[in-house]
Amino acid sequence: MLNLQQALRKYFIMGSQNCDRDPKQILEEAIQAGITAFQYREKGQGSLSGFQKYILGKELRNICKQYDIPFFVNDDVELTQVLDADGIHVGQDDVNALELRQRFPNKWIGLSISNMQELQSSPLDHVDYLGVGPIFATTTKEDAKAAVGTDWIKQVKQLYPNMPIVGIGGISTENAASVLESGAEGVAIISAITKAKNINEAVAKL
Ligand code: 3NM
Repeated sequence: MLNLQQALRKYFIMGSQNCDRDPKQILEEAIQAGITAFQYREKGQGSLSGFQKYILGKELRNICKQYDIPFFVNDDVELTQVLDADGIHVGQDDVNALELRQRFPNKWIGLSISNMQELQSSPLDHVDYLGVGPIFATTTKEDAKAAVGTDWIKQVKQLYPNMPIVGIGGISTENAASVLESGAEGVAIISAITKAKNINEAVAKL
């Protein structure tokens, strides 16, 4: 399997609420097109919960296993455990990273960071990578904060040169290069893939 730095390069995130056709098919197309990691994020309006969330998660997890693609779960400790995910991603208001590290000593832990205050108050020693954003304006996340721009990536990298970073929020085939040029290991994307007319072409451009 890919190492973490490689896995972050084209990090595809989605849940059923982001898909207007079968999520399994979208994931498989995205993997065949070259994504390097997947995060199951069942969150927001129209998202699944309970058993249905588990069933889709299991199916998507199996697809990732079949192709040897790292599988992350967004903000769900139990699901991370039962699906034996490779990692978990949490936001500032979710489970504390220190608690996560104690529960999952051998899984990758990602944390979202949107500003300096969050950066300085987070237990970075227990985190494997940071999701920084939203870099550009996004309509995909209902409660997204104000766009921070690519300079934010440069600032975080300057302070924590060894911490792997993935940019997130409003990243498209047109602006992905600027995220990488600012020092991020990769780009995390939802709509640039789920809404692409041609997933193969979109992932190639990213
Ligand atoms: N987290 P799209 S922005 C899930 O800023 C998520 O932490 C964000 O979707 C953050 O690629 C975001 O369609 C949505 O803009 C990303």
